[in-house]
Amino acid sequence: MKAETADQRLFPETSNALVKRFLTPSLSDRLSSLKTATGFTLAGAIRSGQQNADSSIGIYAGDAESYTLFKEIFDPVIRAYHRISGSVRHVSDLRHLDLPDLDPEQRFILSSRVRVARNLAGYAFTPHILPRDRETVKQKICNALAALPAPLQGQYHAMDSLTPGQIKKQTAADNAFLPGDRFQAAAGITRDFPASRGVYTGVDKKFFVWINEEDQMRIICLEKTGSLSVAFNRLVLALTDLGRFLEFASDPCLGFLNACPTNIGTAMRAGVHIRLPKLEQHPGLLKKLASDHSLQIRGTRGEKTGVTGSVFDISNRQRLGTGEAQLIKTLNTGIAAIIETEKNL
Ligand code: CIR
Repeated sequence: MKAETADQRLFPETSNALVKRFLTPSLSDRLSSLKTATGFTLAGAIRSGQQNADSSIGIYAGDAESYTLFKEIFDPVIRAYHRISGSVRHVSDLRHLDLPDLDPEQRFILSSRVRVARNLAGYAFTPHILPRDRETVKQKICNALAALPAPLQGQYHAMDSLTPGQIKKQTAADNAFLPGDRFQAAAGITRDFPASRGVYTGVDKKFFVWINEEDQMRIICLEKTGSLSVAFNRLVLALTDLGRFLEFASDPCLGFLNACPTNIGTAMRAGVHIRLPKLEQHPGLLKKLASDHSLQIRGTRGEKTGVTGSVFDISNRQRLGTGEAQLIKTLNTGIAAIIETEKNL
């Protein structure tokens, strides 16, 4: 029997999104009448993929239950993105690491960054959350942040009443973020922006929490050096402390649950901004190094952006099935190999 093909009725003809690959007509018929307890539907989940022909994934979760109720479509997307062939098994290993600075002479690495995404258990995710719940979530997060120990103390910067011009200015000062891209907009993530949005900025500007951006929390640690483990250890401290006050949405197999199925499991993206003028001239070699070391290469300003000044954003591709500490070690080895190659070119 011929395998059923993608549902051409639902997605643009040119789309190569993973959701299109797996959402067959019979599956979409089966799932289209379902609703989670918060009222989220398949139509809401795939809207971004339908409206953006260049989506690579094309589906978002509206709440934690989306991952189970719409499992038949989320599972193959998750397996394909995270390259999982056996059973899906979340592993977490938030232990302190002591790795050498990757670029002590500061010739290549501009900064190292480690971030995780989190949502609070019991609330819809950003594509589907009600304004009053978005506000409650913000308040709960702010209360937890106010109780952080000294090395993580900082200030919350509310974005609610800022004009677009002020937001731009505050974004440059690390106290705000811009409204999301068209992929997020189509998913409903940017509704009511900038209401209940804000950024908690650590006093030393090495610790940040973005509230109600693509996820309710983006917890970010930054170093202006090649010391990935210093950034990681600060993140471990923050997560341990925040976990005493907040319960995060999670699943025993899928790990931490967030709006985009690429951001589950550890939901950690660690990486460097690195200047590679020579490797920029050898894109095939850079691509091979990335693939050999399970790295993802993005443009200077992140996902779906171009490269300026030969600066790449290189991070771990895998987020599910391997613990955080091991992901950092693998990344460290990969970046070291890239620097070695750049030096030898
Ligand atoms: C897309 O489907 O292209 C967007 N919703 C963004 C996907 C998330 N990013 C990724 O591939 N790492």
